[in-house]
Amino acid sequence: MRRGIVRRPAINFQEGQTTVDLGMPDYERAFGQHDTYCAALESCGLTLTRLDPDSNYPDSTFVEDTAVLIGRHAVLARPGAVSRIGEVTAVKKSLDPYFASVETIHEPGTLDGGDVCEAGNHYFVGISTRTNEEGARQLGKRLGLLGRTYTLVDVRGVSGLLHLKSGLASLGENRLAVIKALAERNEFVSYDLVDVDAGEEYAANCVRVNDHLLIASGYPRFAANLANLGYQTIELEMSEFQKMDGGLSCLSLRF
Ligand code: CIR
Repeated sequence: MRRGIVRRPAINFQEGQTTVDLGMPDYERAFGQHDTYCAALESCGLTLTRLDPDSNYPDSTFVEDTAVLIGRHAVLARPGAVSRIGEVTAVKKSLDPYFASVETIHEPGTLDGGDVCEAGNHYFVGISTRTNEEGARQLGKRLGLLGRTYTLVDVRGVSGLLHLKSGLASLGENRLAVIKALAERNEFVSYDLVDVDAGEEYAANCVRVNDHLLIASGYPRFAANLANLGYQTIELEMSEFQKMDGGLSCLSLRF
């Protein structure tokens, strides 16, 4: 992994979508947390493309939702929230120079990148309030053509889960971090699971970047589990993004 795409929060970041009731984000603090996040990606060896903030799209800092990266190929998402569909345009421009193909999800398909969890050659695709079956089908077809396999994971019945990756992360080495509400799913039986305890669910959205694992700070049991397994973790303050339903992974596209 050598590159990342990030986008600073727009000044009206707090006008984005959210389902949680954690109060208004403080945007100065959000900028600070975003800067620290970017520095962490750089310290893991990534060179960053920094997109300009765009106040037409208050959720546009969550760039991961706008594309799925499959090796040297990209698929532009079609976000399930109408207010986010236009975010894809700027991201496409930033991907074009680096990818052999840039395809797209078409209407009536909807798909958010936050519903797509890559685990080596296998992908888990969440069906959620943002990603519909048609969007997943279109992505699945592309995955198949590119020699990847996938399984669908319906998360619509899991309360508090915006996207699949709000409760699932690939840690590498055939290992997944998973919240209890998903841990019994058949889709994950062939993996080693690192359980995320009740009360620490937000921590499940973590990101492996080369030799490091970026995790949200404030979740000591999960952090201790990972340390015991030998991961080198970097803890990041995510409070202002959490208020807007966003996790660590959604703040970047990495390839
Ligand atoms: C939204 O509701 O779309 C944003 N406020 C948060 C998106 C977070 N993205 C993610 O978890 N992949």
